[in-house]
Amino acid sequence: MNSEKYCLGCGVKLQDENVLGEGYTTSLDNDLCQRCFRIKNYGEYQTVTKSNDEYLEIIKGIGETKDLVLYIADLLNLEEDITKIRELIPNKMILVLNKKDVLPKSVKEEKIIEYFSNLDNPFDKVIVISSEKNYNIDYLLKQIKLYQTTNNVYVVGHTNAGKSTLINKLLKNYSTSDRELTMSPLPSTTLSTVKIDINEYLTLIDTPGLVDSESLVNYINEDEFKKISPRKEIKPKTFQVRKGQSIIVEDILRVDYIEGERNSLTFYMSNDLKIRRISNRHDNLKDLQKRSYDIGFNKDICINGLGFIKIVNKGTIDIYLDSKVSTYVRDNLI
Ligand SMILES: Nc1nc2c(ncn2[C@@H]2O[C@H](COP(=O)(O)OP(=O)(O)OP(=O)(O)O)[C@@H](O)[C@H]2O)c(=O)[nH]1
Ligand SMILES: [Mg+2]
Repeated sequence: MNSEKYCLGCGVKLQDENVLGEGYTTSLDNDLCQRCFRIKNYGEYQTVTKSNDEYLEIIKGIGETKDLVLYIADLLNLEEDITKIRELIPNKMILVLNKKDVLPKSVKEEKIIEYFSNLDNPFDKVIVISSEKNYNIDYLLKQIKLYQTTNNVYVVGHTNAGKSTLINKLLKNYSTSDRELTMSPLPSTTLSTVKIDINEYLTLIDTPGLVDSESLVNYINEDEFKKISPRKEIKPKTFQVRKGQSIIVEDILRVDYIEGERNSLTFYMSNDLKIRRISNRHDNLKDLQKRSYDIGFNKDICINGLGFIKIVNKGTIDIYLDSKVSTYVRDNLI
């Protein structure tokens, strides 16, 4: 039977007919679909392939309201076009930079905030948080109260940025409800919008994230996925390099320092990844797609899904990487 009942974990419409279909549950008396049930109880993950049509529909719908939007982004994997959302919807918007805990403690929050205040189309407010470590959540709630226009506040952002984790944290901290949204390390966990009443004055609306087809997470197996996703504070690895020297990250990325003065490359990536020098006589990973960057002083090369490399001096750098994974250069974030 098709019901009018929706999964409390991911928002999908529940059904008990097609075991392989989205929203399947053994009984319509259940509150969760089978996928959410398994994620929650057994930590078993099942990937769902999602198109972005629904995301765009939802965004359009949000744009027709006057409601406040929280745009959640993952500090280690910030999208190049972070203000694109501002072009899509005119709503008041707070940029919530999540997962502060994976960056080294020495990283100054003020510096990050300043970085984002200098954008062309700045957000109404920028806040750095860690949903998992409960960092700055009280402050975020205060800002929500300050900026909200109605009870409804939308939570949007790329898949895996931590939207559902944040809402669960707010639920846990500020409501008596024992509801919990489904969270998982894999992309496309939340499948549809889910309304969550935090209190009389605040209803958060969780949304499915934008799936970024150019992220490395789409092109690796489960073991590699675990390796690239940091769970702890990153210990950045710095290499002093001269031209002609090479560094590789597992069998994912090769970095060749081609031209320039002595330089310093610092890798902000999961501690579980093996990052090492290799002799430039070796052709490791040169079968991957090559990109050449002529970069100025104090730049980062960002590798979608993997993290970023902080570079001090100007020079020419070649990187070798899966052709489907996007990269970009920005001013040093930290
Ligand atoms: N280290 C760290 N990990 C976090 C934090 N917040 C969320 N995560 C992790 O990020 C992953 C994705 O979290 P979700 O809350 O499911 O992300 P989402 O944005 O709801 O993703 P979709 O529903 O797929 O759009 C999970 O593995 C979380 O544990 C944080 O503050 N720090
Ligand atoms: Mg979610």
